[in-house]
Amino acid sequence: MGSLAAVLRHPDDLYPLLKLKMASRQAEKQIPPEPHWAFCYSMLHKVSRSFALVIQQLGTDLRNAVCIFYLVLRALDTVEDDTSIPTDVKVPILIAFHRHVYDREWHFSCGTKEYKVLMDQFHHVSTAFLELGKGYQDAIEDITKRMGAGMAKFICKEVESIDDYDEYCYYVAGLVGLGLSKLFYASGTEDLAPDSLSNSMGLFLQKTNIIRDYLEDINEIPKCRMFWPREIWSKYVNKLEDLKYEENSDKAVQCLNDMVTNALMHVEDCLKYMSALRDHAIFRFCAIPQIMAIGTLALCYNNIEVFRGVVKMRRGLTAKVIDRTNNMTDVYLAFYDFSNILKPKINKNDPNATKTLSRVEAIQKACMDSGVLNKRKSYIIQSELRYSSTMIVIFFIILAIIFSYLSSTRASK
Ligand code: D61
Ligand code: MG
Repeated sequence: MGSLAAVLRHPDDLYPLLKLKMASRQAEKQIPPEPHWAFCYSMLHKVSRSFALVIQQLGTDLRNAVCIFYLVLRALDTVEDDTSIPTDVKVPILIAFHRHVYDREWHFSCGTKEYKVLMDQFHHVSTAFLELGKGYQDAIEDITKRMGAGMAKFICKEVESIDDYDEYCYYVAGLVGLGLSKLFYASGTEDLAPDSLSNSMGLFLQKTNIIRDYLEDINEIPKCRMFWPREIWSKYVNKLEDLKYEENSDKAVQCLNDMVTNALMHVEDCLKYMSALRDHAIFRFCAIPQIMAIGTLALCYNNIEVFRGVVKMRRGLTAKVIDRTNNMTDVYLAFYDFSNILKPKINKNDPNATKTLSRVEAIQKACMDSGVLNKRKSYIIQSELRYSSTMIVIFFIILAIIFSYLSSTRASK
């Protein structure tokens, strides 16, 4: 749970944090009895910090499909990310992975920690996959095939241009968006979303990850793979790793801001995608990660800490997002508020200041044009800025305790 200091500073985090804690306890208790499904759900909780909780809230059929979709792609990504596998071994596995999911005998040991367990016991995932409906199986197979081929293409290729960057992100995350839209459609509750909007949903999440994880990725041993496109960083430094050195701080932050501005291009598509969803559980499943992403970008923008350590949203703020995201009004409010946090951080001397500002204003206009913003004051952020009613209540409780303590000691004398 969030640290005590953080809770004291943000006392109205407490209720959402407790609620989140109870929800994840509940989710862990609801592990199905069949051993292969038990494996899949306990694995999901271990490998996905953020997605497990939102997946868990979907209806049974769709939840099983999304859980397997996640694990199959996480396994594929484990192969992609394991730099100790020689290229001539790795590429054929990536390309044939969509066939391996049908084969209960197949496994390939790689990765570390919980990822290694997933790989070693992959037969449980295959077994569960084979129990899914045909519509779900076909969608998962199709996306796995296309993602594997795309990953194979980029094993020997650097991310040079912004087009390469968009193409790589399409393979590893845009396709997840396309696949999820197909699964939602196959579940019978949603229309089939246009591919370009589904792609944007993935790109926005993936680019946020790539920005936030700069330091973690560059410090990876033995050999790291980097996904910041040369076309962007070469405007600021000669080598990508130069961004982390203190003497390049100004350039680093400008480069970071360029990357954030690039990611913000996808926001309007994402808002359009979410506004078309009908099912409440699917809506929350999609909207929570998106709000986390805009929150993370607002936090990272113009923030040198991205090059020094981990920049992450406070756990209590995450809990609030999970607690308070229920409809499109909440989404518009969140995007509006987080853009408002980013906006005053734009420095007029930043080479992309005008571009960033016009991006932020376009996002705010999209939120305004929805016509819901004036109805309710605020979503998350206002409570960030003022002393909350919870704080006042806690103050009086403490006062009461001190008072009763003093009066009881006086009485005993
Ligand atoms: C709605 C809701 C969730 C969505 C969505 C639309 C559209 C796309 C996505 C989720 C995918 C976003 C991926 C962002 C996180 N990036 C990664 O995990 C990277 O790996 C990419 C390849 C495997 C993708 C597996 C995946 C991820 C999320 C899912 C899912 C499958 C299935 C269902 C729901 C969500 C990244 O991983 C390492 C890291 O971030 O630490 C990498 O290797 O680049
Ligand atoms: Mg990867």
